[in-house]
Amino acid sequence: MDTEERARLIRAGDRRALARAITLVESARADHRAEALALLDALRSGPQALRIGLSGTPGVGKSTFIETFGLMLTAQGLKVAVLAVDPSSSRSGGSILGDKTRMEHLSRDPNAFIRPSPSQSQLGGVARRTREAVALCEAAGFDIVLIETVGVGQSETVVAELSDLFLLLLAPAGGDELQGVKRGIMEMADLILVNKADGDLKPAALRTVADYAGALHLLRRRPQDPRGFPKALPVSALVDEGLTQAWDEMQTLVAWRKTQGHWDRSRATQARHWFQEEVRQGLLAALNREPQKGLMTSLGDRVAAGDLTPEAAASRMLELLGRGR
Ligand SMILES: Nc1nc2c(ncn2[C@@H]2O[C@H](COP(=O)(O)OP(=O)(O)OP(=O)(O)O)[C@@H](O)[C@H]2O)c(=O)[nH]1
Ligand SMILES: [Mg+2]
Repeated sequence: MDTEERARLIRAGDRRALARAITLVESARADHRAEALALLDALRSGPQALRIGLSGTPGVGKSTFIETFGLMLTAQGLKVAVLAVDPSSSRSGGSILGDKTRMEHLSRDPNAFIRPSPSQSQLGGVARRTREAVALCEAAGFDIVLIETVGVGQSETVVAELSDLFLLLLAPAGGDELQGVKRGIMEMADLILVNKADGDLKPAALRTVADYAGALHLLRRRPQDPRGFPKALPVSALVDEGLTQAWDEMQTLVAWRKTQGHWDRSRATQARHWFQEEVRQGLLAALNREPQKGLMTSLGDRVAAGDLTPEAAASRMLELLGRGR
């Protein structure tokens, strides 16, 4: 099938074409890569989705949240795609796949599309595939693309760079556990949702919300936020409480950012970031191909033997790379 036909099917909302295209961008084969680039180019400047990044530690309720929140959105007539960035190779091969049971209703909803995470241990590679999958889902006309990641540090940064809104899902905690969330992660959050605010856990959840509201207040005000944001809110994904309010807050924030120009600016900055990242990854990949790989070894041997300084050897190597070798 040629690129034009693939692009046409995806734009028309053909699920199988979308799924196949995601498989295509996940492939490492050079000919697939060329096809993927052509396809992404053909789909450029299509409709925009609202990309929502969602991060949280294992067991906090991400899957349950996506199920409940996703169903709330599809009930409003919105089309929802769910993707995952899963940096840990041990979980590869299907954290979401296993999760489909937890997203039982959403996975059967005709207005939802759930894609298992690609299995690759290298975060850079996963990020690229996910970003391209997001672009494909946008082209396919999804209104919302949810991008899930397990909170393990680096992956939140990747997801934040992929999304228009970044949600941090937390569990109710005892007071001093506030320290557990790294400042850098908190600074990325647009909404902190304290999940499991139900039953016996409700009082603790409300205390946690108050703690984080206080902590957010102390952070430096970001230009992309109207007064009052970022916010901390209690939710229960299990009994479906607080999700409507959370969605209202998301829409308020998005509307403000759009009118103030932050939305477009952020998309442009992200595009630039991914371009630079792609070049960096390409250079690293080039070092692992011949003849560069062999040169790295032979120059390294000479450095180790004391024949060349590390600086001189590096300079020679970079010169060769610059000449496109
Ligand atoms: N009480 C209560 N339990 C919840 C809520 N949301 C999720 N849980 C429970 O918490 C456990 C973990 O939920 P998951 O949705 O699988 O959590 P997750 O973040 O996807 O976990 P991983 O996929 O392992 O990272 C399950 O037993 C859920 O039923 C909630 O709002 N309230
Ligand atoms: Mg899960």
